[in-house]
Amino acid sequence: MPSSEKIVSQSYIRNKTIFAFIIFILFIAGCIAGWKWLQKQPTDQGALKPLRAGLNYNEKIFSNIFSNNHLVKTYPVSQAVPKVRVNGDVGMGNNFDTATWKLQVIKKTGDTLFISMAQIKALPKTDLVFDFKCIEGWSQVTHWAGVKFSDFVKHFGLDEDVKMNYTGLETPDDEYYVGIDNKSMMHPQTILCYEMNGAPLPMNQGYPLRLIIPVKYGIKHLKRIGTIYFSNTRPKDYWYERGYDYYSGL
Ligand SMILES: Nc1nc2c(c(=O)[nH]1)N[C@H]1C(S)=C(S)[C@@H](COP(=O)(O)O)O[C@H]1N2
Ligand SMILES: [Mo]
Repeated sequence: MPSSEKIVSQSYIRNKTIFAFIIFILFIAGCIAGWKWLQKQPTDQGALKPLRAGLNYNEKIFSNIFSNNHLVKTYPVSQAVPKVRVNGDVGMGNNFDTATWKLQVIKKTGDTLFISMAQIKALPKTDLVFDFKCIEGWSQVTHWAGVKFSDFVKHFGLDEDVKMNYTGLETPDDEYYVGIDNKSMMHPQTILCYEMNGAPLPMNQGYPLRLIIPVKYGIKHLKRIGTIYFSNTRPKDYWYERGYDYYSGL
């Protein structure tokens, strides 16, 4: 018999068992009380306050370790799916005139630029094949092309504007809108996109211009951009108002 073994009584084991069981009951009661307390908390933009605080805290951590040198994984064009899922049609109504569309960029100074598709297509084109991830739980390897937002900024003299904390993007009818931190906007894989699978964007996927931002979940990839503006405070955000994470980073 190894010397470390010791003989214990039945009552010792019974007391230990009872003690462990009481701890277990207290733990369960604590969980239930915690859950009830959580449900009674006020909400902040559709999310319970303590949960919203958790999301905001995550944003602090992840925006600090965010780096333009960390690229999202890309794939060969051959791996892109031919039939791309269509998801979300807020702000995609029929009351939209493609013929008169121009991208509006509201500068920090208050001046507005009106930019045509031809001006955008004249800039260097970047292709991108990546795994598009929706917060609903699906993902798809898809092929997009357009101009890097950072190239766009340089070309149109928006360097001072992107020194502000956020960019806001809206559909022409202002029904769908997102706000994105400028570190993510200036990431080298963020593009103002006008092509999918080598052809102009289909209407329901954001023709003539949409955002593709692989460092974010799908909710931030606004289709049919009407207006872009800049702000030091968080621009309004459609899904944020409905309880989702503002940062929505990947
Ligand atoms: N204008 C607009 N853009 C949008 C949405 C929307 O409802 N309206 N949905 C978002 C969501 S939740 C996802 S997952 C992607 C889907 O892009 P897709 O339809 O090209 O797959 O678009 C995003 N952009
Ligand atoms: Mo999504």
